[in-house]
Amino acid sequence: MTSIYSEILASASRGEKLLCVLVDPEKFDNTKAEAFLKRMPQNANYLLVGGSTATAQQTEQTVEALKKHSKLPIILFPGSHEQITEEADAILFLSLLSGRNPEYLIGQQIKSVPKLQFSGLEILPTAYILVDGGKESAVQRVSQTEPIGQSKVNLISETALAGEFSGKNLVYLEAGSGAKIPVGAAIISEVKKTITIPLIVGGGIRSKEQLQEAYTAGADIVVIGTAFEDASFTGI
Ligand code: 1GP
Repeated sequence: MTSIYSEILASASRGEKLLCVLVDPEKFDNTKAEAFLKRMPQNANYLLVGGSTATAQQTEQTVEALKKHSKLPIILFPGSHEQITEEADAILFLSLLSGRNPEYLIGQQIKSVPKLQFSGLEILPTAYILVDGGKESAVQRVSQTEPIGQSKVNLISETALAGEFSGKNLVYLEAGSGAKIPVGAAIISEVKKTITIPLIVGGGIRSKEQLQEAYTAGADIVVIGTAFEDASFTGI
C-alpha cells in the first residue's frame, strides 16, 4: 500500500496542489456526515480530524462517521495525545516549534507513544508553526505559547528549516482556526524557498481566491476547516 507521505511527496514533486478538509469533532454533527461530505469540494484529497479540546470519544465517533461515507484517507490533527484513535489512517505528529512550551515540543509526543506504538497509524512528523492570525487562536490558548508575528518572515522561515533539519517531514504554517488574517503570501513563498519538504498552510482561508493565493505562493497542501464547517466558503 502506498503511504500517505509518499503520495504527498509525489504530488508535491509534480507541482500538484492538495486540499485537506478539517473537521473538528467538538463542533461536528456526526449524523450529518454524509450531507457534509457531499457539499465539500469533490477534489479534496484528505480529511483532517482534530481540534484543540475534543475528547477521545468525540474524535473516534467523528472518524467512524466520516469513514462510513467517504473513502478519503483520514489524518488525525490532534490537540492532545488523548485524541488518538486507531480508526484513522495517519497522524500529523506535531511539534509546536513556534512556541517554547516543552509540553507541546516533546511532552505530548511522549504521552502519545503508548497509543501510537502498535497502532498501525502512519506517523507524519510535522513542524507546526503558529503565526499571528489577527486574533487569539485556540492553539495559542491551549498551548500557552505566542504566535510569531507575520512581519518576522526570517524567523518563520528559519524555524521551518530548523524543523526540517530536526527530521520533520512536513511544515505546517498555521494562522489559527478562524483566523482574521491567513498566513501571508510573502511568508509562504519565503518558507517554500527555504525548505525542501512539503508545506501545509491553514487558518482563516475562506474563499477560492485565498486558496489560490496560498497555492501560488508555494503551499503544497491547504487546510480549510471553518469555512466548510459553516458553509461560508466562497467560489466553489
Ligand atoms: C486550523 O488551519 C486550520 O487549525 C484551519 O483553519 O478553520 O480557519 O479553516 P480554519
